[in-house]
Amino acid sequence: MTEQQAPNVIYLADYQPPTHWIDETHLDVDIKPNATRVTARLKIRPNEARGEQTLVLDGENLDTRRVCWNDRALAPADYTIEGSQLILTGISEPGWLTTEVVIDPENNTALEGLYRSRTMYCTQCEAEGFRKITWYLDRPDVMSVFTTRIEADKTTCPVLLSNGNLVEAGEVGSGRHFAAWHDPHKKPSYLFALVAGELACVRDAYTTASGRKVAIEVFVEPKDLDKCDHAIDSLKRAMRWDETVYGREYDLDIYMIVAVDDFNMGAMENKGLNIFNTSCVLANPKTTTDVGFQRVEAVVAHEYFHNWSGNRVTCRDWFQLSLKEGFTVYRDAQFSADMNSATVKRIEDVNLLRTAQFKEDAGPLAHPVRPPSFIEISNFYTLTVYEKGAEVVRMLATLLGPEDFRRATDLYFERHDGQAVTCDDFVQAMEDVSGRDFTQFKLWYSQAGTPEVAVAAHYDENAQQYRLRFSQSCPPTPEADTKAPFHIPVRIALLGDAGQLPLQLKGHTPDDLPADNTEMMLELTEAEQEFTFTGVKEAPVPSLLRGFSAPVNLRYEYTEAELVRLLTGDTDLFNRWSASQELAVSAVKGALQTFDAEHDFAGAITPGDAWVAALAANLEHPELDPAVMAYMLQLPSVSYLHDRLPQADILALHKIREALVAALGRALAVPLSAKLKAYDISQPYAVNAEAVAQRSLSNTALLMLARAGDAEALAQAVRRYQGANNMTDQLAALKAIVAAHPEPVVQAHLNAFYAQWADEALVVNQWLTLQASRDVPQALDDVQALTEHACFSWTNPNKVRALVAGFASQNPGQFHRADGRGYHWLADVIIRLNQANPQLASRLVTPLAQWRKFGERGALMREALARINGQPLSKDVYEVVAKALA
Ligand code: B3K
Ligand code: ZN
Repeated sequence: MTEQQAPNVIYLADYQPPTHWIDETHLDVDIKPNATRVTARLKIRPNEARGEQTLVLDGENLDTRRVCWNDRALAPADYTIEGSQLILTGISEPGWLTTEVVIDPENNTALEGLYRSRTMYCTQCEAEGFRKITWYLDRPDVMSVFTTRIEADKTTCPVLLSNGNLVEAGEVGSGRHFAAWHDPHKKPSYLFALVAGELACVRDAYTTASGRKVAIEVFVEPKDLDKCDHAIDSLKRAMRWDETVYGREYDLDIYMIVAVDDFNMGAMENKGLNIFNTSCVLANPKTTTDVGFQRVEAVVAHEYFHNWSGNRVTCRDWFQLSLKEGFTVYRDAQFSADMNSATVKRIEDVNLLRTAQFKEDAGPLAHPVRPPSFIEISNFYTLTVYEKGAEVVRMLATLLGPEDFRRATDLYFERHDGQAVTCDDFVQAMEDVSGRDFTQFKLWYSQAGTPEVAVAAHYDENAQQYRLRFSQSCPPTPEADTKAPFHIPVRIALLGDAGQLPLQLKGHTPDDLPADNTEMMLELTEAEQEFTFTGVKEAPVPSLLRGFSAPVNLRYEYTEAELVRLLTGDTDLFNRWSASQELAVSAVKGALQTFDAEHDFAGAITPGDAWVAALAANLEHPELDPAVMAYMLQLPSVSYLHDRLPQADILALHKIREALVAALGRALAVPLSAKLKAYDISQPYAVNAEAVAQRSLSNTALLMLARAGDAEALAQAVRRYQGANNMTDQLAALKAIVAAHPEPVVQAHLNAFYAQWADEALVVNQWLTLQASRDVPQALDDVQALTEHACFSWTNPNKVRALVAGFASQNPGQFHRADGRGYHWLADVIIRLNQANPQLASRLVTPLAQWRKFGERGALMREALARINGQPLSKDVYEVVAKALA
C-alpha cells in the first residue's frame, strides 16, 4: 500500500458521544440468494448534549434503494452517500428513518456482516460488521431495542432465528415463511444476530436461582447432533456458577447457540443467540480430545458470562474492549479453575501469557490494554486486550481480596446496568468499595510492555534478617519510551528446611499480619523497594510471585539447588512448575555453550542429575496432581526459549530442545514407563479432572519415551493407536508414532487416520496441523500439497489456521528454514487472503512481525513483509504490516 492510501487512524482522545440516539430498531430481512433486502426502520432522537443536526450513518457494501424520513421518501438531493457514510442534515427533532438496501451474503467471504456458511446464513457483527447489513450508528454506545422480522424460503431455511423472544411466525405463500423476534433489552448493534438455514436442534432447560425457566436450544447441522451434550452441560454449569459466584442470573426466556463451520474466531456472545465456531461447541469423546472438551466448556462459559460483562454493561467505545474481554476472560478462568484443577488452569494461562502475550508486548505490535488509537479495531482482539486484560482484573481481585472484589463487581453491575461504560468506570467501582486509590494501578491500562521485576536477596545470619530488594523497569514500546512504575502485587513465601517460615515484616507489628503468616502479598509501587523480614532463623529460598500474582518478568538469580528445592518442596504448585521451566531454560542455556550446528547434538546433552532426581521425586509423589506433573515434564516452547535467550539462533534452540526431550525421556525411563503401564487404555472414557489428568500424564510419558527411542513405548504407541476408545488417546498415540517411527509407518498411520475421520471436519483439522508441524525436510512441500487436498478450503478459517498457522507457529524447525521459503510461502498466503478475508489474513502476519529478533534470518522475514506491503492492502493487513516494518 502506498503512503497516500494510508487509512485513517482513530484516536481515543477524539471520542465524542453520538449526535443521535436510536431508541428502537425494526429490521425486516428478506433473504433471497445473492439479493437479500434489508429494510431498517429506526426511531431516531437527537442527543441534546451534542445539539448536532447532521446525522451520519455507517454503511459498507450496501446497495441503497430507498431512504425515508418520517415515511416520506427522500429525493437523492436530500441525502448524501459518501463512501461508507450516509449523511442527512436537519435532523433536529425525533423521527423515523427508514432505509432499504440490498446485500449479497453469498459473496461475503470476509465472514463479517451477514454471510453464508454451508447450510445456513449467519451474522458476525462485532466489532463493526452491522454496517454491512444496514445503515446504522454502528458504535457500542448507541443502544437500541431490536425487533427483527426474517423472511426466507421454507425448504432451504426452515429455521429462522434472531435475538430475544420469538413473537410471531407463519407462512407468507410461494413457499416462503417468516419469523419475528423481539429483544426487550437495549443493546448495541454489535450484539445483533440472525441465523437462517437448515439446522437440527437439541433442546434442554434451566431454572434460574429465582425460578425463571430458561429454554436452552443448540442448533447444529444434523450430522452433528451427537456432539451437543457437553456444551449444554457446560452452559448449565456456567449459569449456576455465575449465580453463586457473582450473583448474576440470566435474563431472557431462551438461550440459543448455533454452530457454524466458517467463522473467523471462537464464538460470539450475541444477546440470547450465541454463534459459535463448530470447534468451540461440538464435542464427542470419539472425535474430541480432552483439550477440546475443556475448550468447549471454557468458551461456552465465556460467551455466557458476557451476558453481564459485555451485554448488560457494555463498552462505551472500542478502546474499552478489555472492559468486557479482560473481565470475562478472568471470569471464565475462575470458572474453569473451579470446575477442574485450579493449578493446571493457572499453568496453562501463564504459559500462554509468558510465551505469546509477552512476545506481543515486546514487539512492534505492542499496545496498552486500552489502546490509544487504531486503524482497524479487528486487529485489537489481541492477547494483550484479552489475557493481559484478565491479569489486570486478577490483580485488582488480589489487591481487594474476595469479599471486597465481590462487593465491587456488584456495585459495577448495578451502577452501570444498561449502560456503555469505560475501564475507568470499572476501576472506580473497585475504588469506591475499598476506599483505595488506584490512580497508579490504572497505568496497567495505559502503558504497554511487560514490566521487569529484578529481585536481590540478602540474608544476615547474625541479625536473623532477610532482605528482598525489588527493582522494576519497563522496556520502551511503540507508544512510549519511558514508563512510570507500576503498582504490582507480589505474593511471596520463604522456604526453610522444614517448610515455609513465618513472615514478620520489619516495621509491622504481628497484629498487622494474617493468622497464617507464611505467605504475604507485597505491593510494589516504586522503581526500587526493599522489604526486610525479621526473626528469620535460616537462609531461606524465596518463593516469589506465587501463582503468578502479576504479569511481569521476574528476574532472580536462583541457583540450580534453589530451583530444585522449589521444584520438590514449594507448596505453591504453580511455582513448582515455574521452577521446572527455569531449570529447563538453564539446561538449554548450558547446552548452547557447546552447541555446534554442524554436528549431531543429540548424544551430547544430559539434563542435570538434580533436576532429573527432582522430577523423578515428583513422579513418585502419591498426591501430586498428574496433570501438573505432565506440565512439569513439558519443556518450554522454542518461542519462549528464544525470548529468554534472545542471542541464540532459533534453529539451535529448536535442536537443543528436541535433544533435551529425548535425553529427559531416557533419564526418566523407569518412572515414566511405570506411568505408562499404570494407565489402561480400555477403561471407559470420562471427562473429569482426574481422568483427564491421568491421560495427560500417561500420554506425555508415551511421547517422551517414544522420542527417547524406548522400544516398549514405540510398540505401545501402535497398540494404543489401534485400541484407543477416545480421540485423546488415539491422537496422542498418532503423535508419538509420527514423532518417532520410520517414515513408512508414519505415512501408513496418517493415511489410516484420514480414512477413518474424513467426514469429521474438526478431526481433519487436527490431522492437517499434525502434518504441518512435523519437523521433516519435506514439511513445507507437504503443507503446500495439502492445500490441494480434497479436505482443504481457503474459505474456511479453521482449515487455513490448522495448516498455515500450524506450520508457521508450531513448526519452528521448518518455518525458519535457512532458505526463507517458509516466510515466502506465508507471505503468499497472506497476499492471497488479504482481500477475501482481511481478518484472517491479518492474524497470519504475527509470526513475521518479530523479524527484528531473528538476526540474519530476520532480513528474509522482513523481505516477506515488504513484499506484502507492496500490494494493495485491506486496512487490517495494512495496519499490522506497517507497524511491523516501522
Ligand atoms: N466478542 C467476540 C470476539 C469478536 C471478535 C470480532 N473480530 C468473542 C469473545 O471474545 O467472546
Ligand atoms: Zn469475549
